[in-house]
Amino acid sequence: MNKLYGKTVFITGATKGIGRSCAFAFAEKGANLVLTARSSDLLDSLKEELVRKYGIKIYTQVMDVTKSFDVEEKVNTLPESFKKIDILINNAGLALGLEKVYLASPTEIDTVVDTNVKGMLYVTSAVVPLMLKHKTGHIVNIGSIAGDSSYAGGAIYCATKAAVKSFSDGLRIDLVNTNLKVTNIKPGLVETDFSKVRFDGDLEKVNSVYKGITPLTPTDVADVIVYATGLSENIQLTEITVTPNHQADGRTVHRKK
Ligand code: 8X3
Repeated sequence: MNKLYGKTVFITGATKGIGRSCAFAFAEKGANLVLTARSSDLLDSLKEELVRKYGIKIYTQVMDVTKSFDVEEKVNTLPESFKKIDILINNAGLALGLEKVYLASPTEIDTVVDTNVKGMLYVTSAVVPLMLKHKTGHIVNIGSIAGDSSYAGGAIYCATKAAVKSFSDGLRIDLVNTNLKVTNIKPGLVETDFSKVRFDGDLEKVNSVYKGITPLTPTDVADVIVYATGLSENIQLTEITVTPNHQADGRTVHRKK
């Protein structure tokens, strides 16, 4: 049986990359969606496409995860029919630059830490009480293999993804006496706008990241998330590392010549 049919899935950073692919993957399963992101235009066109293709119920919300008051207000004012959130996907996140850590500007540091860490904390803190009310829920945090071991030039991003792991583990402990589950998904190289954002559109640098390898697609990762959230009630996948075949860890990749 398809356990995801009719469930409500709340996705941050829903208009791009893994978030967008999750929207399609859960829609295909007949789940209803709360889609949040910063661009109302992208949210509108995504909603239109998903409703047309899958006929599901969708609520979109422009939301900046780095602003606690915005998150609280938007979650608390969800329409009643979207308030029983079954699955939260904390996807919004980014990296900026690949330089020695002391060269990053305070603005870059704030943007990455605020989005990847504080955003996840704010959204989780707002959504978990709703899940507890209904005595069910699954929080999926998008971590990274970058959180397992740091790589050159990635110290800030890697630190935020290590924080995703620590937070996921702590949250799981705090929820151990409830029905709620927590999963940390740790992708390796995935071809999304991630590198375009990281390198501020410098295509030469972007292409070098994926040179000689076949990266995962965001759909690959979404499929894993759908699997992890569609299991029986008693099965909790605490952590999943997912890499393309020729990536062993955050630093080790075999590139074809
Ligand atoms: C993205 C994976 O290896 O580019 O989180 O940091 S990596």
